[in-house]
Amino acid sequence: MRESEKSMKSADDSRNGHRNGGKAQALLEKSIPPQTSLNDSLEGEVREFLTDESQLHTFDDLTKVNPVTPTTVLKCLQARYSAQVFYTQAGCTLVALNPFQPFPGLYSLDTMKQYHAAPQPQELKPHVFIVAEEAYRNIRDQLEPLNQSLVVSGESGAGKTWTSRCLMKYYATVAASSSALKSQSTVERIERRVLDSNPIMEAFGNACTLRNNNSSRFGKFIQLQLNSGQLLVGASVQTYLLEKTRVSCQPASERNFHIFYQMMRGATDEQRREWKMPLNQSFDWLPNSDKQIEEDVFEETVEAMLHMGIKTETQRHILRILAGILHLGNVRFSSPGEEHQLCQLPEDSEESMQTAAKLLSVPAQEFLTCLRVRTLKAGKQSLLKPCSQSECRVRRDCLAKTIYSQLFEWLVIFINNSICADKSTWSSFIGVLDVYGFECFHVNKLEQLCINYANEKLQQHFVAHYLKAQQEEYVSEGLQWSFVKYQDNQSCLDLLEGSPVSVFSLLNEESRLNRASDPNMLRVRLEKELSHNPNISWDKFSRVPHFTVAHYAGRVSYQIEGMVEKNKDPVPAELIGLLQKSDNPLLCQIFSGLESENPTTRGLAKVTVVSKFKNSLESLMSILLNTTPHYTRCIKPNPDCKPLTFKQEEVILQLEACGIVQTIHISAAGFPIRIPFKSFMQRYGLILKHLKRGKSSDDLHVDNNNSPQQEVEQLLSAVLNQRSCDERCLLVHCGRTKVFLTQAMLDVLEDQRRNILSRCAFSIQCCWLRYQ
Ligand code: AOV
Ligand code: MG
Repeated sequence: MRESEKSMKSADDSRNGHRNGGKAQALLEKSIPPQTSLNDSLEGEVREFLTDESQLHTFDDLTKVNPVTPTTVLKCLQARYSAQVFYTQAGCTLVALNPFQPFPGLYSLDTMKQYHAAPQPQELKPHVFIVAEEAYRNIRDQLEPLNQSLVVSGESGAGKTWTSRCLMKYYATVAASSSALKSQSTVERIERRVLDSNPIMEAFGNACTLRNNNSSRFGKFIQLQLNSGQLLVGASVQTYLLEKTRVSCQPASERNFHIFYQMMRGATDEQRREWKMPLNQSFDWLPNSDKQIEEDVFEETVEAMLHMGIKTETQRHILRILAGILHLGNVRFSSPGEEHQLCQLPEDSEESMQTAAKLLSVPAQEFLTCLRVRTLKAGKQSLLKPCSQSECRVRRDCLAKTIYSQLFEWLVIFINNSICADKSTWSSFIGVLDVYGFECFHVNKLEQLCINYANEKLQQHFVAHYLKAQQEEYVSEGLQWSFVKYQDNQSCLDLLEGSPVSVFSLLNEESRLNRASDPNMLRVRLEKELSHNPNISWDKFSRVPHFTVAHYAGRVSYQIEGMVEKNKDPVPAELIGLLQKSDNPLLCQIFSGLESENPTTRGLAKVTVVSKFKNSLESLMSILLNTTPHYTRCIKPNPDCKPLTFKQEEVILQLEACGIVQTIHISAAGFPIRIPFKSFMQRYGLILKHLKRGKSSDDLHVDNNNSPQQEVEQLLSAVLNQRSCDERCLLVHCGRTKVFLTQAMLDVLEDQRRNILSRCAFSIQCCWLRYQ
């Protein structure tokens, strides 16, 4: 077994456990009792105003399904998916189901034009182009806040990147003008460049995983810059936390970043000679090369780089560096006989090392020394110490990861320089956010902690926005209802990032100490300092140091082992020094500004992975807070990426993880059932008549000129007259056209109606017996 395969076996096991079948089943059973159809599960035959199951597919907006519950939402989405309708509105959110099959007409130029030209796009079928158009019109109409953000979320393979590309294409089409700008070529160039940033970033930042053949291994926020005439004049990209470990460590059955495979497949003979990459060459860091995917098109990446302005010569430097990384991966170390001896290289590794050094343009001997010898600083003195076999491997991997991540950052800066418009030329922007969704594996590490923290932040933003939107809807119906009772996810965020103590602060403290980390010590500190927070817990029987966080989307257990080291992310000074001396001008340039890890910079000033990520997220949140947000929730309808296949247990988990279920709970905390006045009186009018018979006419004054609203109010006050005013407000509310009810109130009304009907039936029976 190859080294990389071996090391990743356990990671694979951990990934395969992602889907929590038990939880899905529990959620399903909670929302849809087995063997029951939707209407059977509803009380009585209150169907006249509740949604007929056979009509569910016709509902363009999930919040209009009556009642709005996880059951109805799930059934509605399934019915629509079967009818090949992939977009559904959910209040202020768009739900996008992945068809896993191209439907070219759905995104054609004509469709874009149709949505763009529509006087009221909202009246057309739900589509991601409505979201795009709404944001665009908000800017045109100068609505505040002027800048817009389109937040696309969902789990791996749900369609976030696809959706983001659609949005970008939409603006590159509708916000392009051939007449308004002076130079046609500038217009074409900028739109094309903005779109070309996608294949470049995807080649370097995406990889084939178990979940998605084109999985983004970084987060991305792209700001499309519009001038005062709402034309696209430029863009800027911000990326978040590239999964750089993938360069040297690929989970079993997964692949490295696409670019390496593109090179392997698409290189010219000359390039193969230069990179020492014959067709039959095998690389430890290129597993699953036989798996070919759509994205493996080297020419497209090369062409996009050219459009972006990356010259052929610079591309040559980039590709040499990448080839150098691949050869570096084939360097193995054999264990030294004695501790003070150097690790040796097996014969074939010697050649790989020489080739890697040549391609990275660094002196081979110095290169080898950097991999095998550590420099220890004690005061002004330096001490050289041979590395153990595993230390050599760590240094080799660290070198590859550092080079790759720096190269990625350089590319992002280059792209920004190439597509970013001068600040004086643009007046507003539309931001498109495509970040990794909530993750829960069997083994979760620092990466998952960061990703899930990002999702908590976004969820908080979403809930605040959603509540506001719902409150506005209630206000328009004349309801006065406060959402103060609703609990948001603040306590989870306090746990992760709050002050003075939080998971992050303790992790950072531990990372800044100048000593080897001990997972148990961190665990003890977490327990001591944070056990007052209800969102953290520990499995008393687990022997692995860990902590469990109750996220809004579910509980996740994080393994502490290795977390501190990852958070420190140390890069040995010798390695940086070596790269700074490279004859490859690009390599030399990307490392020129990089500070090596100097023991004196340890301590408080040291920037950890978590603190950097927190800062970048905070600036993202402050941008989002000053924009008008639009949410698209992508849903992956089945785990195998099969076309047109809908698995309820998959979808229900995602509805929960992306907050739709929670959104429904928020609605349910309000009034999930809405009945127009007329239907309401038709069904429950008999209660009023019945009560009138038993009361004095003063108590129930009937005026035939009553408006429908007054009639309803009279009925309600008669039913509820024993209850306090506050309690009434919590159960039912009369809007301008409808009654808004809780399930509890519906049950009360149904009970009364049933009682009256059975009493009537009894009297009729008695009369009939007497008559006989
Ligand atoms: P992701 O971005 O959400 O996952 P993608 O956008 O890469 O997921 O979508 C996964 C795959 O689903 C794509 O490669 C397409 O084949 C297919 N797909 C998605 N949306 C559509 C659509 N609207 N129509 C047709 N096919 C679609 V990740 O980046 O893994 O979280 O990290
Ligand atoms: Mg993606």
